[in-house]
Amino acid sequence: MNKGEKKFSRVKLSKFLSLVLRHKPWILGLELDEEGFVPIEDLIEALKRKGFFLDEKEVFLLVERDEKGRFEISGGKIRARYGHSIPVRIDYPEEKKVRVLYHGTSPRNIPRILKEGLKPMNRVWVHMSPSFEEALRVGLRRSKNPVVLEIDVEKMRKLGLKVYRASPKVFLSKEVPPECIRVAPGRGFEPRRA
Ligand code: HQG
Repeated sequence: MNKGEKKFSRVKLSKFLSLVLRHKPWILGLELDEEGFVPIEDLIEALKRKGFFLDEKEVFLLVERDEKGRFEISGGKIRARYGHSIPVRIDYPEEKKVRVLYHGTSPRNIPRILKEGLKPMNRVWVHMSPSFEEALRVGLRRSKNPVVLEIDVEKMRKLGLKVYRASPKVFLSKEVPPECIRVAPGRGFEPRRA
């Protein structure tokens, strides 16, 4: 490494790229195209201007090894697969098989969620997990004692709501109405309905 050259750890780089590609591309002087992509070359140049040196191979490895499928590379460009607060058009095929999904959250959100459903809040999509365990992991980001909700995806479809698979561990929808949500049964949390 040359003098003055800064290196990211893999987790830090993933977090920083998530910030840039989901929320704030302008902090690197970048702009997302309408599908959320930026040219990898531009990203590498922009990082270099900030003193962070990264080559294309390192970017590929990061994307390849990411355990949640956070990023996608296509035609020399990179984008985040989910998590955006910037509205981008991502044409995922509709997920038509999955019947149940999960969502992990903090106990303090439960009364409102059971009343009005899941909303995207500060993001473009509501995010859901394929398993109880994965949802628990998501919920642990917010609370030591997260609650896992079970989502009736079949019922969502009957109501005309679509679900998309952004990665093997993340599913998306515009909203989840309260009648499709219940606290995952038998897992030790019985909230009062608001
Ligand atoms: C809650 C991370 C009150 C919702 C994660 C959540 C995920 C409501 C919070 C991905 C509500 C939003 C996304 C309502 C939703 N009333 N609270 N009506 N509707 N909420 O971070 O799903 O590691 O935007 O329950 O692991 O926690 O960054 O969403 O607690 O996969 O790749 O509002 O981001 O992935 O929080 O997380 P977030 P999320 P990465």
